Amino acid sequence: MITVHYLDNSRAHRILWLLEELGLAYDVKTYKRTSDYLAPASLKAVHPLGKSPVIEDNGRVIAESGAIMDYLIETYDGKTLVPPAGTEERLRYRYWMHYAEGSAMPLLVMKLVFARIPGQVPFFIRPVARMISEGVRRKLIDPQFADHLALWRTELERDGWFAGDRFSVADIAMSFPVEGAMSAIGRDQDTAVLRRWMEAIRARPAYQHALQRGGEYRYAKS
Ligand SMILES: N[C@@H](CCC(=O)N[C@@H](CS)C(=O)NCC(=O)O)C(=O)O
Repeated sequence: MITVHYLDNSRAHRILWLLEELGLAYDVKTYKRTSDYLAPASLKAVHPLGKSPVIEDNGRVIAESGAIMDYLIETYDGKTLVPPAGTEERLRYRYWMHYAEGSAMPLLVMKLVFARIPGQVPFFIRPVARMISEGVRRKLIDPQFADHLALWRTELERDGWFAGDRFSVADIAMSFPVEGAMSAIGRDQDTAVLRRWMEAIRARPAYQHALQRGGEYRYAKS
C-alpha cells in the first residue's frame, strides 16, 4: 500500500489528487505545520530534507513532487493522463512538469519570503527592512511574476489546459503554483482564464476526493 506523507496546506495535495485520478489505494500520514509554518521535525525521519510530499511504496521512499508524479504514472499505468509520446502536446507537457517546481515555485517562494521579511526583524529596523523588501519585490520579483502570469494565461487561452485540449498531469503539477499565486495577484491583472481553469480542475471528482482524504488545503478556497 502506498503511504503519502502529507503536510497540511501544502503541495502534497497534488499527490493525493493524482492517486485519486489513478484510482489507487493509499494511506495518508498527516503532519501539522509548526507556528513558523515549517514542517515538523518528524518528517526528517522519513526523508533527510524533511519536506512534503514524500511517498513510500514497495520499500522505496520517493521525494520531490515531479519525481513522485513521474513514478506513479510509470508504475501504475497513467498513460491516459499524459499526452502521447512524440506529439507537440507531450513536449508542452514535459515543459510544464519541470516548470512548476523549477521556475514557478522558486519565484513564488521568493515573493512570499520578501513579503515576510519586515515582520521577522526587530521593530526598530522594520522601516528599513520594509524599504529593502518592497524595493526587491518591485524591481526584481513583480515584473517576473507578471511575465509568468502572462505565460499561464497564453497557454490556457490556447486550448483550455496546460498541455493541450485535454486534462493531463501537467494540470495537476501546475495547480499548486496557480492556486498559490491567486492571493498574490494584483487587481490590475486579468485572472478570468485562470479562474475558469481552477473551476475546471476543482470540478474533477478526484480533486475533491483528495481534499476529503488529505488534511487542510487552504489554497482550494481562493
Ligand atoms: N520541490 C519540492 C518542494 C518541497 C517543499 O518545499 N514542500 C513544502 C510544502 S509546500 C514543505 O515541506 N515545507 C515545509 C518546510 O520547508 O519546512 C517538491 O515539490 O516536493
